[in-house]
Order: sequence, then structure tokens, then C-alpha cells
Amino acid sequence: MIKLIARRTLLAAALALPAFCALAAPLTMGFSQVGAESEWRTANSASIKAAAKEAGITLKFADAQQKQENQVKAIRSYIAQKVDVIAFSPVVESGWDTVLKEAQKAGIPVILTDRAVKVSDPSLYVTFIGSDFVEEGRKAARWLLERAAKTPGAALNIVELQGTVGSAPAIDRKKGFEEVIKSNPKLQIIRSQSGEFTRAKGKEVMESFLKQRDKKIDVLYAHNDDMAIGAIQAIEEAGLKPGQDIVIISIDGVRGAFEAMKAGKLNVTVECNPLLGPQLMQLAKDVVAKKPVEKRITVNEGVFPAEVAAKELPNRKY
Ligand code: GYE
Repeated sequence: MIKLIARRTLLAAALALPAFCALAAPLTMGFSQVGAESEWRTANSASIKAAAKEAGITLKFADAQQKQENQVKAIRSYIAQKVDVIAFSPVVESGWDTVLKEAQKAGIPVILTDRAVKVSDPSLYVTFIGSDFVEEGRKAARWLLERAAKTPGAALNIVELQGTVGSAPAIDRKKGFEEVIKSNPKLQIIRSQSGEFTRAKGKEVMESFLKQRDKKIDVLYAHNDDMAIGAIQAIEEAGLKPGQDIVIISIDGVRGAFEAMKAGKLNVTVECNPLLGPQLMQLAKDVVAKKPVEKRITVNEGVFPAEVAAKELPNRKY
């Protein structure tokens, strides 16, 4: 009899053990980050690391230096390590089917953050949290349309600094911007090239735009603040006044942009919030607990013209 009770207790304990372990063991997330190309990215990485700590999630974090092959390697290593959930911000949109199928086969859920992917089968990821980049492009263009309406007459020649070739924000910010400026034939994009989302490349490409003297440049549209800040240097070195001789529009709303606006060198920035960490960690918990989540989660963002920069600067969190 005693033996039987003992055996039953043992059995009950053994059965309860996995459930107990699942409750007690911290969740492990493998995160593959794009790189460290911009102020936005720095803020995004810091947010993810801090939020993981706060949420008690063990974070494995790898920086891919803007290379897709490094991201694929990182994801494969997370699969091999049997993490509970994989999250990543895909550097480019295409080319993810194979590795995502491997994750699915291993039963590891994938969350996309910040940037979207183009895949053959949407079940290859559970959910995507990030900004609406097409709308950001539209917001940038709407600001320009309003400004153009106040200065009737002359045509406005626009140069565009695109983000990383093939990345969702570069594709979508171009698309949204073009869609809106089409309504005013005075607005023409005369040159467009990638500045890879970095200051250094933004400066270099702007220098080459300025050297081609066939057409006057009236407006610069940069897909992020870092490239705009690099371009501002190039414009100054060419003896021109950024923000006056050339109107400058960019996206992100990082501190550096607010400082440039305060100094009168940048005219407007469209906000793109990088502080996705807390929401991502909550999502990861829900996904691992198999709770239903939305397939697409967007972020609310504003537009900040130079006139409000000094007032807004102290409130900025990134
Ligand atoms: O705008 C840019 C960064 O994917 C939204 O990537 C992000 C973009 C951001 O390098 O600064």
C-alpha cells in the first residue's frame, strides 16, 4: 500500500514536472538585427535589449552588418540552439523562404520586427510589428506639396537618397513619396540613388549629386535622418545653405534630426518609432503561449517640422 502511494506521488510529480519547468524556465529569444547603420538602429537595439531584460527573456542577439547572409546564419544557429522564438528585422525583403521553412519545420515561431518580407507562404512567420513605410513616404511628400503650394511658379527639382537597396523601408518610402508628388507636375525627382541609410554614404552620394551641375537642386528627400545629416555636410562643403538653398526632408525623427532642425539645416522629419522592444517582448510571450495575435501590428507616428524642433527636442526619447 505505502509502496503504491509512493509510486503514485512520484508519478504525479513526474507528470507535473514539464509544466512546472515550462513555467519556471525563462523564454529564450534569438534576435537577428540588421546592423548598426543609423541612430534609429542604435535606439532600436537598445530598446530590444532593455525590454528583454525587463521581461525576463533570455536574449541571443546578433548584428548582421547589413548582410542577409549573416542573418541567415544567425537564424540557422538559433534553430540549432532550439530557442523558443526567433525575431528578426530583415535587411532586404526577398530571399527568406528557405530559412523560414527550416524554422517552421523545427517548430520555432518567427516574429518579424521593423521590416517586412516577401514570402511565398505567409504562415512562415506569425506576426509582423513595424511602421507603415509607404505612409511615411506619403507624409514626407504631403509636407512638400503644402510648401510648394505656398511658393507658386517655378518647378522644384528633387534629389532622393534611398535607403538600402531591396529593403522594405527604401522600397516603400520611395513608393509613398512618388504616389503623392505625382499630383503636382512641378515636383520632379531628377536623381535618385542609395545612400545605404548611413551618414558616410549619404554625404558621398550628395557630393556626387552636387557635382552634376546640369540642373539646380531645390529639394533633398532622404529616406532617413542619418543620410540627410551626411548630405547636410556635403551641401555646406559645396558652399550652400542646407535648409535654405536646398529644402531637406527626411524620415526617422532621431535626436540628430531635431538638432539639425534647431540649427535651421533640416526642414522636416517624419517620425518612425524605433522603440519596439516592449511590444516585441509581450508579443513573444503571447506567441509562445499560443495566444492569438494580429498578423500585422503598426506603430503610430507623427510629422515634425523645423518650427517645433526646439520645443520638442527635450521630449525626444531617441
Ligand atoms: O529608418 C533607418 C534604418 O528599418 C525603419 O532602418 C528602419 C530604417 C530606419 O537604418 O534609419
